[in-house]
Amino acid sequence: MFSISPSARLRPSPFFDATVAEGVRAFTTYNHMLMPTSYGDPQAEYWRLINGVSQWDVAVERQVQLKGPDAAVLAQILAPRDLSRQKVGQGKYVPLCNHHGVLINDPICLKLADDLFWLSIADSNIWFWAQAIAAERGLNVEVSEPDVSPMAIQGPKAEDVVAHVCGDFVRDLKYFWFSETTIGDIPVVVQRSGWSKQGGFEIYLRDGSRGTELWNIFKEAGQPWGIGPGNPNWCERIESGLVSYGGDSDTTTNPFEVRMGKYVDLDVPDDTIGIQALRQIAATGAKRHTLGLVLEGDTPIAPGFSWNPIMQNGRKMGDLTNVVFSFRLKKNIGFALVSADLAIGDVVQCQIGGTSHQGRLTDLPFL
Ligand code: THG
Repeated sequence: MFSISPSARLRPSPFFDATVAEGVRAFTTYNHMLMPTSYGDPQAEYWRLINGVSQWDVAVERQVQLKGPDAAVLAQILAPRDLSRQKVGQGKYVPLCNHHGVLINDPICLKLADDLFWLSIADSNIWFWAQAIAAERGLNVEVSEPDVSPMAIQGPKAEDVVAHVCGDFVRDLKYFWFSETTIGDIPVVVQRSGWSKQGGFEIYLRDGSRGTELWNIFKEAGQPWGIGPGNPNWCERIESGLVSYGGDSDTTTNPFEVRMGKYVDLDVPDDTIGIQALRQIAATGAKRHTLGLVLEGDTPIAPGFSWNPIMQNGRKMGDLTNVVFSFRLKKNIGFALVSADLAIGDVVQCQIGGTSHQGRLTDLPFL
């Protein structure tokens, strides 16, 4: 075994001590932080998310704050999705693209006030990007990172737990809408969101010194519903068709190729970054698309975290960007980022760890 050396560049999550107390067994890195990826019992953690309620340290979803008179202008320059009708208290899932229309992040954009936004980012550095764009465009906006750390409560029983802690008002929150509130005297934002399709909320802690306290409030309140620790679940998210930026995309992928076309609005202002390129791609059609792949056989193969080539008639047609044994489908499944010439129903071959597997392309989500 080896360990990870501490460094000033590796930012601790406010929930780190709580996850250690829960028996965390593995971490991954994300946005220069550690995110728990296992508490040692993948099956139990999966079924707790599907049938019960699961508590996640997702402080790695760091916030890029845009504040000032031009905050809304900057948000719209960064995001090729129409934000003009976004209300205070509403979140929107937005692709961020570079000038070539390549996806560079897929945050949730929270509008806290007319002049205050948070981009709750995936794993790439958007602070530099947003700061540079703001300066180059001469905007009156401050780009910074606030003291904010999300914790997720996910699963069919999450609403009961969060309502028990925060009050019944959370039951009325629509998807991605949020409310600023306090739990005791701990300042938080509560949003109906989270990287699973099992329902749930994210509690954005606004005082990093109180992570253990907040964790334990939910841990105790959730006991009647059997709450336990978990993390963004590799199996559930593949079954549910949730895209992982940087995992299912690479340095050439545009939003249309990864099923994010419905979050692109081609009529945003012309100064939105990447919109020229996206209009072009939309006009000619993307060269690739993402489908599901169901492999033949029901023997579990090891979860895959790197791309594997997808072949048809001996020609490479794309890549399998992830693979997992689905506990509900009892099949090995994954996302196929393949040529737009391939369609649902096509039979393809995929080389995984030295073995060739046959499979059939399907629609997403799997479940
Ligand atoms: N929570 C918060 N911030 C985040 C994530 C999160 N930042 C990084 C990363 N995760 C962002 N990625 C996603 C991807 C998908 C969804 C949420 C965050 C999601 N998608 C639904 C879907 O695809 O069906 C619904 C999208 C919609 O219809 O608008 O929920 O998890 N705070």
